[in-house]
Amino acid sequence: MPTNLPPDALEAERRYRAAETIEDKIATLEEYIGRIPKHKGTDHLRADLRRKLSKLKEQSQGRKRTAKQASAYHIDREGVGQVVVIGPPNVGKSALVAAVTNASPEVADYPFTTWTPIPGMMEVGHVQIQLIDTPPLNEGFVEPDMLNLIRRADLVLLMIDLEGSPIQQLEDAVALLDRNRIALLHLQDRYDEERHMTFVPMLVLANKCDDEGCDEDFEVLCELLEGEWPILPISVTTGRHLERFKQTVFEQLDVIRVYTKPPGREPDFNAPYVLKKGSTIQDFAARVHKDFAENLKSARVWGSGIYDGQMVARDHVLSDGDVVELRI
Ligand SMILES: Nc1nc2c(ncn2[C@@H]2O[C@H](COP(=O)(O)OP(=O)(O)OP(=O)(O)O)[C@@H](O)[C@H]2O)c(=O)[nH]1
Ligand SMILES: [Mg+2]
Repeated sequence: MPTNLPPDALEAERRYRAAETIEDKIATLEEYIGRIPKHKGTDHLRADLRRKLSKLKEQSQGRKRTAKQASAYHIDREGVGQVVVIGPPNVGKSALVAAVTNASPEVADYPFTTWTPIPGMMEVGHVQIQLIDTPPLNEGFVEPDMLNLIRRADLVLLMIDLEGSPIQQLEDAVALLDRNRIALLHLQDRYDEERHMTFVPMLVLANKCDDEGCDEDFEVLCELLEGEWPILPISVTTGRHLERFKQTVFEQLDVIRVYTKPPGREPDFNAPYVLKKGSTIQDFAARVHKDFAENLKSARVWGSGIYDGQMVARDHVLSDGDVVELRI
């Protein structure tokens, strides 16, 4: 029993140990965790207890489960893509989600703050992208549902701390994912098919790059990684490179924004249609209305520098930012 805890925490621990039903155990354990002072000396204890709490909750759900009940990690996709922020403890994952989305996960200067995933929406150029804050990757135990959330993601942001030991953090995270058969999409060629890996697009964020003072550290990091990883320096605190970060996330989702232009009127740039990269006029027409898809007579495109109202065929491939006038 830890003896350096305040009396109310010890009392809560005693009640937790005495609890007999799962529901009681959950309630008393939550209380116990809430009373443990948050500092480095209690990190492991808190991480351990949260693991126990998750297991108890799973057991309790398993009992109640009649139909299939969703876990906290089953988050419906919203917006144009689901982007999952992962990484070791205390690197700034929650701070990022709090800074660029409408969600407000707890941010604190000690590790293991977050213990349940929290989604929020980030706007980039009138497009909404879903960002999900997650609990830290933990050598000892990663919830299977968390791994599935990563496998399903349209993009994974692996955050490391430029002020910590970024290479070690990256290697540990990659090894942990590898043990769970998750790997980086652009390194797919290196893997043996028999390992049945799931490949996910990933972008590494080197956070806490607060000012020019860290640029050299970042360059060294890039050299050590030998250009193998898509990596971006950011600072959530000072906002450095956050706009570039948003643009990069948008680009990695492989979607384009296309605007309609009613004949003789200006397009509404606040309301893009979002399509997969490579979509054609025909795909766009089908998205706008099925009448357009079936009875399309002509289409004109403004955009990409070379199209200034030119007529194009149904199989014309659109680019991000194109304005299209459809006629039936
Ligand atoms: N200097 C600096 N500190 C940062 C930056 N981003 C976050 N922090 C600080 O880092 C600490 C951890 O931030 P969190 O967002 O709670 O980290 P986390 O990765 O969510 O941590 P866990 O939930 O424990 O996994 C807090 O004290 C933040 O204020 C940054 O860009 N620069
Ligand atoms: Mg957090």
